Amino acid sequence: VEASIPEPQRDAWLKHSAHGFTNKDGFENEVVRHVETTLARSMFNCDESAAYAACSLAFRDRLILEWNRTQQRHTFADGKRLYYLSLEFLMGRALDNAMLNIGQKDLAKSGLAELGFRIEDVIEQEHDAALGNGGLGRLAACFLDSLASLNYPAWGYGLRYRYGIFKQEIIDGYQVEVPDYWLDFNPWEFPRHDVTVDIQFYGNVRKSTNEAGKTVSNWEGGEVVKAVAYDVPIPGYATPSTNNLRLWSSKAASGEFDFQKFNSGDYESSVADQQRAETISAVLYPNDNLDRGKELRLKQQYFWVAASLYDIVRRFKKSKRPWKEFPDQVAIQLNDTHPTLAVVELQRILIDLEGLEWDEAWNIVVNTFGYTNHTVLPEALEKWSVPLIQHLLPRHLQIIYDINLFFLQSVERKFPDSRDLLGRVSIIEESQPKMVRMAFLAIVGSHKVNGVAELHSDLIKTTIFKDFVEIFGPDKFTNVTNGITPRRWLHQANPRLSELISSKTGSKNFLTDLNELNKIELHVNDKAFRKEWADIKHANKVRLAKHIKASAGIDVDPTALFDVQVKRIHEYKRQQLNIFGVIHRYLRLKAMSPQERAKQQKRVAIFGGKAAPGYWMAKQIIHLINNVGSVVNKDKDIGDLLKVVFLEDYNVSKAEIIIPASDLSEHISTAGTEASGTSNMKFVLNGGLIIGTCDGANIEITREIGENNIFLFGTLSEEVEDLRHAHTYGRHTIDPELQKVFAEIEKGTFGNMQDFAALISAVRDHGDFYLVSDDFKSYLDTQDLVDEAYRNQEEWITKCITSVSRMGFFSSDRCINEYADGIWNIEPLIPKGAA
Ligand code: Z57
Repeated sequence: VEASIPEPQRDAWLKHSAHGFTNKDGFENEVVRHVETTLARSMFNCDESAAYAACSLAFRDRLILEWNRTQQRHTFADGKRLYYLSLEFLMGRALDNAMLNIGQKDLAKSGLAELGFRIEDVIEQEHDAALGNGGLGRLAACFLDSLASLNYPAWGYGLRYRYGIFKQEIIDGYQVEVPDYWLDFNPWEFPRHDVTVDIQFYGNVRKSTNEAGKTVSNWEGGEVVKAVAYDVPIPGYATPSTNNLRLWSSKAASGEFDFQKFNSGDYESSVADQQRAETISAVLYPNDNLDRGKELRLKQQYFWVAASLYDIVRRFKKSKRPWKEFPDQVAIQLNDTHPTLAVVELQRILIDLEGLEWDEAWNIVVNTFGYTNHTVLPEALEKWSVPLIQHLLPRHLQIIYDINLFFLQSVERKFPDSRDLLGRVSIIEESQPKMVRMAFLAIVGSHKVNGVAELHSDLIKTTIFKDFVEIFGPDKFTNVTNGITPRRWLHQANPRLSELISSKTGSKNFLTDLNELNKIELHVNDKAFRKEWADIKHANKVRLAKHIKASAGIDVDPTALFDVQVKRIHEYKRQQLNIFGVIHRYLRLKAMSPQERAKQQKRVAIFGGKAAPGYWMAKQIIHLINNVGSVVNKDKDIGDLLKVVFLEDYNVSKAEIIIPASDLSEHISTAGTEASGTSNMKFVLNGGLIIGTCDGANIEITREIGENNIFLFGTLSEEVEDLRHAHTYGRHTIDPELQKVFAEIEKGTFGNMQDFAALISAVRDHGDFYLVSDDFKSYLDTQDLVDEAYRNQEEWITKCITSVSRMGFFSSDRCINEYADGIWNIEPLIPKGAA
């Protein structure tokens, strides 16, 4: 359909084209206009939530104008685009970010003040967009920020969950999950009711012969669900480029409900059909690093992948180019294996719907996709049962079998008579039932495979994907170390530190070129600079202390060392090691004379993070932390020497308060288990130090900042296998200090010991898979070194400033440029007016 306005009328359009506000007066005009018209309120009926709504609408109007121009520019340039497919985008709040990226926060602050509002209170009104679990989802959000800021033509594709990650409440020390309904008022999305795709499920495959005498497969029957696009504008920092995040929402193909059924009296089944359709995008699966293999999850994956590919292919077909040019126009990145069906779907589109030959189609597919692996944990590697795929996606299963056949044939040609190699690398696992190994399918269907930190990329090449390195050669496998956006994680979360840094680097350029941070190292001995640095950290700690008081009711001393571990609760991340260490500290303090006690370093142990609702052990860990807190925090002998806090409902906006207030953060996973970690980067960037294992990005952080500026401990990844073996065969004794901790828990000091028996026996009786006992002593010793180092505040501040100055490498801008050059082969499209 041709929808362009004819030439003669275009002048009128240009004359009346919207421009958005350009100054404070204009901003206030827009806010009041939105209050009085869009919201149908007035100055006598305008609370903070109305101010938030009106302010957001004013900024949204500006974004959407830039968004339109950016999309026109990309279409006109007709170059290659990147599509980032992720089941999770953990965006957090949008308003503060939009104001800062557009560079109008100061204007909004004074405008809102004139209208009677404090900007901080207005920002606080916004509900987090929490469409993700943890690291993987937040990484996708940082990538979107960098892609837009670097002017890359790129889209994100995801699902518009009606419920994001659950809200966590702590009741009597236990986690309770509450649904996160976040769409009541969301000014940041634009429903595109005209952009819909019909998605097919179930049915069967019929073979027929076409006019040319060729056998073709027809996928017929089954059920159809409609995908509706919702677009979220993604503003770049200091550039007019505004990219798009397209989220799909499911609804019944017949509209509201099936009118035929409805009119014939079959109300119930017509409403049931509607509800079944809407269920697909209803809720985010709350598991981090765990695959549970549920049918609805597979439906989500296909629904999202099929809608996105339809959209991408539709856009390509408009260009009327030959199919072989598809990979010159389109790069698709698979964020983990969750979107791997896209490989199969594109092959299906090309051979079944567009009539290409298998080999020609497969070439296009492989050159289009890249696959990022985020974990080596076996329980997180996706497998789908063959019968389930057969039932839900019968044609796709046939194509998967063909992909596997041709792949195994090529392996056999290259490595004749290595029978067990074929079994090891087969995309189909010969189990009962048979399973499709999604990571293998993703590798075979992509031209590049990357890990997310150096150690992790080495590990996947030498362990889980070793055979594939032999088969495809080493060049297919690469590393792209993760990064974080300095806009949200420094400028937005820590405005005073950002200001102080710019006063020394001479500009805000470090926010777009993070290596500029190294300029502050020249000022490490500048008295006034150091004083301001310390004041900022203190102020951030005072702010967190207020939050702790308000949310947990605990008084903490802001001069104490704040020791923070905030991340998803998982045995491999070892919050249990941390809390056992806290108990040890408590017992040691209790055993001291008052005089000796008075010499000890004050500490606040701060925990936060969600446990997957079905992860019983993780819930026990939360319970133990809370029970330890309720004993320690009211112990008169201890006072301010030790406080233990569990912060409820850790999320992106809380991270923005917690991270800038940390002195020490814990990244203490069993070596080899944390693929990268990204909060480690955020903490150091905000002037905190790390206690951590030689794992994931900790290793590269050490390389960058220097080993004197980080507290490393514990066994190395090369040693893990042997140590586990020693546990299994009883050649291991539990550290005596850890035994004392266990004895105290078993005495009932922290409540009914029955509740914590499993945490203890996992270490003592069941092989200590995460090597808590092996690392305990070295952890305690290193914590003592931390106390000693913190006592020398001058040296501590030197470490912090030096570390921050050397963190440039960890910008997600560097990371995105590496993907763009090494994997996507895309170029920025720089608009006039980009800084
Ligand atoms: C997730 O958050 C990560 C990996 C996964 O396989 C899944 Br599922 C969820 C995390 C890793 O655990 C982190 O180490 C890593 O920093 C992050 O992904 C981003 O790469």
